[in-house]
Amino acid sequence: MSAPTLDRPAVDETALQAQFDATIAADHRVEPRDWMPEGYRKTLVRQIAQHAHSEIIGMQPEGDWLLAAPSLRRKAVLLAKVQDEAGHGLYLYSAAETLGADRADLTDRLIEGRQKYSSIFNYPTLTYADVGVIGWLVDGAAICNQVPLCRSSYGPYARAMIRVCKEESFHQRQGYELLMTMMRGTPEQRAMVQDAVDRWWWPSLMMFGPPDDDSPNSAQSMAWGIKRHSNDELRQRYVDMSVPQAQVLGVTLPDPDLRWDEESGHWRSGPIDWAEFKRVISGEGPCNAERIARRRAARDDNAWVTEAATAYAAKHAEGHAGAVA
Ligand code: FAQ
Repeated sequence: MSAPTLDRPAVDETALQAQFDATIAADHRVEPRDWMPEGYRKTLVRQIAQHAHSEIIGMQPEGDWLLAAPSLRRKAVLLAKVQDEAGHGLYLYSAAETLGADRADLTDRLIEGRQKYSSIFNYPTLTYADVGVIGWLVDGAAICNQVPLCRSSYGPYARAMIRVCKEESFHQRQGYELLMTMMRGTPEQRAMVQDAVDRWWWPSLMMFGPPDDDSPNSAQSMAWGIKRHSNDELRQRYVDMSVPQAQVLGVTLPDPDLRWDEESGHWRSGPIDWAEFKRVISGEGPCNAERIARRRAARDDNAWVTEAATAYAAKHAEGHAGAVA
């Protein structure tokens, strides 16, 4: 008789894959301790990290106006919104950590240009109307893209999205309310709103990613239930949602080809400048260098805080281990 072995039983990858496939097919959630294919894990880390970086970098364009807000009320609202974006980044980095990612490593990847963040945050905020337009159009696009992610197949990501979406909805309303106020103001204020809409409309359409026939990740991400809709589907939903809002606001969307298509029941927009999108995501947008430089400075200038917190946590863990022994 052979001696009993302490070796762990061989892992039956086929059975694990079948269990994973069944979870996805039944539309149940995959949780951190579940087995998952390496490609699924990598895709999630890529998307969640990009999303987290977008929230943190996304604090900068509006953060630039915190010291120049036109009233105490506007300043309090903007401060709350920018802080919310920091919170979103934290939930998302935590979700990435459940997949084995290291947060400091993700930050390094962002700063070194090895991971992306949303193209939209590489445009400047020239006037206070931009704060309103970011709330209306950028948070509006974020909601449109992220509400379906509340049903994403990975549990921690889906749950983080529920709270994020509730807060984004407040962000969108504050933006729209600010714009409504400006539109009831002077001709100069109305012109500022129109100018901001002219600059942000096309970049907000690009937030949804490349067209479906040029989106390498979509098919697999949709098969895994990470994404629930294609980039073009969500972009269309956003156009349909935004046109009536623009009409109520009294602004013109800067698209001469925009037209109502009776047959399909959709607003059809003109061609998007994908060359601009590619330039911006490859680092050549108007503010890419500035955004990353500020993020790098935040990491380097605050390294002492990280070191102190890490040393304190280690000391605390030692003390705890001693108490247990
Ligand atoms: N910008 O194959 P796909 C916010 C990249 S949060 C930059 O279609 P996928 C809140 C993509 O990563 C905004 N890169 O990729 C807020 C991929 O590159 P890779 C962020 C982009 O992942 C508001 C390549 O192109 N939201 O706004 C962009 O299936 C106000 C090929 O693309 C999220 O991250 C882009 N726009 O679909 C904060 C939502 N689009 O990685 C402050 C979660 C695509 O292979 C103020 N993410 N790329 O090198 C998603 O839903 C998806 O990742 C998509 C892209 C739809 C963005």
